Amino acid sequence: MYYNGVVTIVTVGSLTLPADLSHVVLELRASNAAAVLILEVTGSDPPIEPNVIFNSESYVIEVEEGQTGTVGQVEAIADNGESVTYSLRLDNEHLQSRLSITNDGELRLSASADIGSYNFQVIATTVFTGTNGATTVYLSVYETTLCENNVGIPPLVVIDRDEEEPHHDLVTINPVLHAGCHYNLKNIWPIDQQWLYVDETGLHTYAIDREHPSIAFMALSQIKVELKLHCNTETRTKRSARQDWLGSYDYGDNTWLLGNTIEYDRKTTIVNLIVNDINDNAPIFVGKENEPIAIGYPVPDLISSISPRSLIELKATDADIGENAALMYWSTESQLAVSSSTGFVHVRNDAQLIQDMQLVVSATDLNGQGLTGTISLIIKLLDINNIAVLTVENAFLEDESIILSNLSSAVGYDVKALKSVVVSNSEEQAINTYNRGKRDVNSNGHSLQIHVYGLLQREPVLVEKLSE
Ligand SMILES: [Ca+2]
Ligand SMILES: [Ca+2]
Ligand SMILES: [Ca+2]
Repeated sequence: MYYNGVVTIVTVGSLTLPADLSHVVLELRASNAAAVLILEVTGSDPPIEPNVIFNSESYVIEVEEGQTGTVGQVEAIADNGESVTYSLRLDNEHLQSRLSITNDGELRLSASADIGSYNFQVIATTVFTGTNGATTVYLSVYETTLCENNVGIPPLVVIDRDEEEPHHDLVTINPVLHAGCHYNLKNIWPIDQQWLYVDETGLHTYAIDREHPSIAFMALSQIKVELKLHCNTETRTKRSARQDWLGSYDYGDNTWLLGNTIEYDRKTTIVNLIVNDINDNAPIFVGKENEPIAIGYPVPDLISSISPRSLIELKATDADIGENAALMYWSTESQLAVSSSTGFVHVRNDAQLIQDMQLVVSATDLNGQGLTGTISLIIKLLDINNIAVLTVENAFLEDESIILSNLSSAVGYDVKALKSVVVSNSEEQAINTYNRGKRDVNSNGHSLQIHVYGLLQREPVLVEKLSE
């Protein structure tokens, strides 16, 4: 590009160069002047796909009937700094013929759109790596003139509020235009929600719990209600008709996203309240209710021959979402090494575990910066009399948990694994010679060998009892 005496050279794409190429030579010419540009080629790893993120999870655009030109703006960035281009994904034919998006994310209407409520997606694509990000745009087209006999309210209102605190005036009644009017509220989703309510001033909400089962399962937790405007002049007898609107409503489709196109009715508003998550739940370890968790571990003499794969594999859950549920596992115990991402707990090489010692492992959300949950473990040392080797024909590692749970319910106490290996039956002979308490198996193919121990009321079970 040539501009104001300055020549700018930009790349317009990526390409793979031969490995032995060290330089690319370009000759630049301007009239009879020339210059040579030498580009040095350095090796690089294949590009890492960036994340493409819009500055909002969804956009709401309201335009007046008849409006054309620029109606809104979206913006996405790639976290590697790459520039992006925008495109529309929209099913509605009416919009397809008049809505477009520029390379800068500007949404434009080339002709006026019909009154109503629409939704569509904007896709941002990185120029070099071709990675996509998407966002949803809600577009409402509403009537311009609101006169006495033609009281209009917006067909769709999409708002977001934090959970766990009340919010007033989500939608208000215009005291001039809609004097003497009130809303009737009908729940759309969840059908029995009692957080949102209406009074003479408009729509409000009590504190909402985003972790409530009726909304926690949604990727974007939200509450949807329909408001109908009733004015005294026409509905004198229906003043407190709210119950009329409640009733079973077959939503049908759990995978909905908020805006199916809504038929326009100038006295009806659909309100979608997106409930923002706050970090009000600490992680909770699975099995926390049975604390301290008894764990068997071989006495020092047996560790080299058995070498358990880990002390325990812990897991915690967090009722929040996103970062608020991004857990990091850790422990301050000097004997333990905890994998921060998986929750696997290992005993450090040089550490000695002592009978009945208690060890605490923690999980912290916000990737280690937020709320913490703990679990307490109690160590039970196992000697050779507490460990058996179980051989299960034609089983694989993934069968271990079901085998152990079947076994546990059969014997009436917990049977746990120290480690498991899959062996082919040609190796069988060698293994047979040093395993005690092993069940005899004769088959071709492979088998799963599990080193197991039993715990009855937190105490190790003798292998004679385990073998029964
Ligand atoms: Ca909550
Ligand atoms: Ca929460
Ligand atoms: Ca949390």
